[in-house]
Amino acid sequence: MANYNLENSKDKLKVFTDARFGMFIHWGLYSIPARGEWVRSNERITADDYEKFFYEFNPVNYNPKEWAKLAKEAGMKYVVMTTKHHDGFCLFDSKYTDYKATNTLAKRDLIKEYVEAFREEGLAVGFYYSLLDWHHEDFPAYGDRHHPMRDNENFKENKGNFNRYIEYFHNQVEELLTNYGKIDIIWFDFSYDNMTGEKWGASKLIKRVRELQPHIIINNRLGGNLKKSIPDDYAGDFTTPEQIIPPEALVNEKGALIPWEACITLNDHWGYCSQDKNYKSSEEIIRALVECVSKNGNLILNVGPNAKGEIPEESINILKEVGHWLKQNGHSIYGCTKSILDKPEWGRYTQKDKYLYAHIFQRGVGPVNLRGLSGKIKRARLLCDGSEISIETPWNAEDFKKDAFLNFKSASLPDKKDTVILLELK
Ligand code: H79
Repeated sequence: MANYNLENSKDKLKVFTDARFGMFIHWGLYSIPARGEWVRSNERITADDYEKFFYEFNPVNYNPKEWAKLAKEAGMKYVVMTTKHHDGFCLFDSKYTDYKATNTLAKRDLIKEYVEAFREEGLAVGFYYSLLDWHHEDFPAYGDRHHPMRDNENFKENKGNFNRYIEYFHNQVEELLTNYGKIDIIWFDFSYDNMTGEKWGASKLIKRVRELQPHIIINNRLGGNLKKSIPDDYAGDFTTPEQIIPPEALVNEKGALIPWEACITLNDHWGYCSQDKNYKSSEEIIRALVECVSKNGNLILNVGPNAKGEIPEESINILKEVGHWLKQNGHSIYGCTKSILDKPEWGRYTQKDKYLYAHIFQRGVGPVNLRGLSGKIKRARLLCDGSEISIETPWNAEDFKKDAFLNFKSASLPDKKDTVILLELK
């Protein structure tokens, strides 16, 4: 029985890495000014001036069941929502603060409804929790480059007792992992400069988190280094490249693959930003997801609902298009990982055991080259409809005898976003 926990932790990680595609939700008081979740810091808004959003907050159209249906329709398998962002406002009912949704016009625990709605749709459920807290009196302001009051003369003297803040935040994490049933993921954000690891009481916290939720997956932003062959116990289970997809699969010192999840926004903000219409296309999102999987990573894609509790129309449309593609091509994403083959010229490979998926983003003139696969393919099928694609070695390809070639009858690809060919290997 000694290794039971290890096996267990491998299994729960496999559920996470098989899922591949999740929804991130950034929602809070900052949806009212609608200039992104960093608005208080970026614009040096005082606590008093920010307070008005607390009294105004009234998300009359908050219906997490609709959000959950959308996530499911988009092909997402898990979700992570802000329970508290850097502004310190809690969407959940916490007995350790009055700065919470229950005391706004919403008058209820918005996290409770969120958990129930997404569970109902069969998604794994996660909590985002901000280590930074611009509202708590014991969170240091002066000299902290991430605090809105960093260069305000009135805050030069930090009278706060940081240990009290640590106790507050540990207590809240305990509440979150006690009051809402089984929670699958906890997403801390973020360590910086010397504010890392034990500065957050990380070892103690992680021990408690794993006691309360033995199956939970923890991200890496309490600090610590997952690349070390024996990482710190608070280094978490996966790494979190933000607004970037790593150039290649991530490995530790021993060369073993490290689970990772790229977190990416649909426009250029996490929190709702009414002016920001710079949305990525569904094609870009589909290709980003494929790229992540081709490098052994997940993609968690963000939506920023507005003050009324509505996900922007543009986001809904993109997610539905991605979902349409996934319905036809999900076999090439879920449970798949990095291929043993190098990245091809025309797109990407993903792989699941003997099934190799060729994601063709662009093709040139003539048949599509499958480097090194001559004689190794049992059958090739268009994934979206199962139709046969013939494999050939052209009569004049004597210089490429080790390669196979996919022969499309038509010059154009059936799916411009990403045409997927299933290649069953012998
Ligand atoms: O919750 C989302 C972001 O608010 C949070 N992480 C994601 C998931 C995050 N944003 N930025 N950071 C973490 C790192 C800090 C970046 C900063 Fe800045 C650079 C802070 C100050 C300079 C961003 C850019 C905020 C102001 C300018």
